[in-house]
Amino acid sequence: MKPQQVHSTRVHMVGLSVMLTLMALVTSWIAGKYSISSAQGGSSIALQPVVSGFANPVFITHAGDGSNRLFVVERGGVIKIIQNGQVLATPFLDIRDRVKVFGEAGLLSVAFPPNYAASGVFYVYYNHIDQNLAPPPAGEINDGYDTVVARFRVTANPNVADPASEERILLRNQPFTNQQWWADRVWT
Ligand SMILES: [Ca+2]
Repeated sequence: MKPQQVHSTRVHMVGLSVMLTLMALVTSWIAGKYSISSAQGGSSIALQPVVSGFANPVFITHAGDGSNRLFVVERGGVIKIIQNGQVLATPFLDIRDRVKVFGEAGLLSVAFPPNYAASGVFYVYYNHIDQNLAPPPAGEINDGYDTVVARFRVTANPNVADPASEERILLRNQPFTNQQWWADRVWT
């Protein structure tokens, strides 16, 4: 066996050992009913389910408007509201008619600007069903579903946004159906 192969084998063995250790820790953690205690026994934290029943949730945030609502993004194209511990039956936003769910594509994020309470506008990031919405630049392939960052407006009902209010503010060709998360950097 060549030295490089020995080194590679050792690296893989170390990696496997680390992975098995992590799996054991995770299993132990789950068995502890989501609770973790410090080795000194002086403090502990615990996770407790609040609501459930979401389909492929990928992001959660608040609007910064003091309403104490949480907004959960479902990758299929829906944003739902958690209010007073309940998931509201009517989605905040439903744009399934234009969101492509494929690979890592879908409705992936929402952001509320600091003046949301006054402006009623917010921003979403999704992949569009039309691969030709943004033509590829020279030399770039066109296999992915194009990225849209769009502005929407809430209606007179603060718990329902208008899907027809969309204003696209950024279009980008997506060469691939994976690695869609670069737009997280747009938000920050
Ligand atoms: Ca494209």
